[in-house]
Amino acid sequence: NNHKSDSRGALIVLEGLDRSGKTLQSRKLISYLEGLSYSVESWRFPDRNTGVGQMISSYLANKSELDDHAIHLLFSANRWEKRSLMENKLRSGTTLIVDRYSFSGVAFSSAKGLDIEWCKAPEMGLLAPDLVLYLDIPPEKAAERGGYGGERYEQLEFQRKVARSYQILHDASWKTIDACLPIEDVEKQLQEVVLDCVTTCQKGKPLSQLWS
Ligand code: 2DT
Repeated sequence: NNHKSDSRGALIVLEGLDRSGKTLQSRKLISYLEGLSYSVESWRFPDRNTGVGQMISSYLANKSELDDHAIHLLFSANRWEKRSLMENKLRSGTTLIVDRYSFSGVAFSSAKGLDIEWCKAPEMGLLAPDLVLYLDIPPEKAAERGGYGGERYEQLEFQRKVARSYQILHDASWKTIDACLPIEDVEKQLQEVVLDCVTTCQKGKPLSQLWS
């Protein structure tokens, strides 16, 4: 029962506020798909392992200061430097579960007041996700969940602005899941839509590019 063949993998993105459960749920999705013998990898952005990623990491830890536009472009560059690997993986049949993507890029930078179209522009031509899963949680509820880690952006007032930016970006193709539900309920709902998406991609749905 090996599904890896000449069919492509799916690009599946999890988005949501800090503490919405993205990381936990992506881990669960990986084991679910592995259990069904799919070839699958866990990815996340920012990818802090590259040179660009280390600059981002230092900025997030408040160890360096950068102009809002400059850090926005670094986050985007961090996706561009992974683009060809991403495409190769997908074409070779591996499904990618990605914790944050361009939507985080636009939501966080536009929450600082940057123009939303300016924020979207450098993302053009990156691979478009086959599925965006939005883990929906009120900022106040998220803040109650064991506190934030102390990185830049992990403050209630800013998270409120990010939530508003996500609302603007949100389109009909996104799958919104109520992230306040018990973990197992969120997990079940995610499994269903993800399996459906993986199957559609296997059947030959073409890869496309942002923003379409
Ligand atoms: P985590 O590693 O805990 O998810 O935090 N961010 C992320 C941006 O501002 N722009 C981006 O393009 C991306 C991918 C969200 C990473 C923090 O960085 C923010 C939270």
